[in-house]
Amino acid sequence: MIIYDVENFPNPLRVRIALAEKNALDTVTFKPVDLMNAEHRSDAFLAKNPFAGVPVLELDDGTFIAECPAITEYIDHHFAGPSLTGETPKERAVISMMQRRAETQVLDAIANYFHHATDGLGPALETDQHKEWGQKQHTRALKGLEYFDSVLAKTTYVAGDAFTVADITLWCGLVFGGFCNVTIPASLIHLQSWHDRVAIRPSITV
Ligand SMILES: N[C@@H](CCC(=O)N[C@@H](CS)C(=O)NCC(=O)O)C(=O)O
Repeated sequence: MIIYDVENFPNPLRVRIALAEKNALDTVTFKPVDLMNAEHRSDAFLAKNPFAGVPVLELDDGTFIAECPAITEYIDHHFAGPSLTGETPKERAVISMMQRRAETQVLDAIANYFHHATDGLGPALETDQHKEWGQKQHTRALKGLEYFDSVLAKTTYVAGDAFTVADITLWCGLVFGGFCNVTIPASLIHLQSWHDRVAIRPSITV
């Protein structure tokens, strides 16, 4: 199993945390992609993921799997250990819903703000910016954080009592926030408590 990624970038981190939760980081070969020099836009990389994003998982049979929810689902089913995507139909649906909300309302909103309303990855890579729209994504992200604060007022983790891919996505959204000064507002005490709980998990500290 090979993972093409950039260490410490927010989306690749989703996969690395899932692997760490499964105690499987050592079973995977990581191949760094030189994203800052646009390797992810080369023909060779586009053959792996036509949407030019990392991470990408390559299975032993040569299948390429992109998109973090798909990759983390594969990891969850392939490796033993506590489920990150749920067991029962209800658990699976709730986790999937919350994961998607963490992705659209926080992680993607912050990513869009970063790429469109800030210098992002620099002028060589940010060739199609829409600043006004990007700025609106900042507002959207803050509303997303408020939503998760209200959720975490009632539950230990984003999708209930167990740590799941929904937590991983929200965590990595906040990591992305660290790239562009989007932080947890002081009033969101439930989100902050969740953050402090998650921060000490072994999978986060590796
Ligand atoms: N929806 C994709 C997002 C992947 C993504 O955007 N990754 C970033 C790195 S965190 C990337 O490759 N960016 C390339 C670019 O902005 O040109 C997923 O879930 O994997």
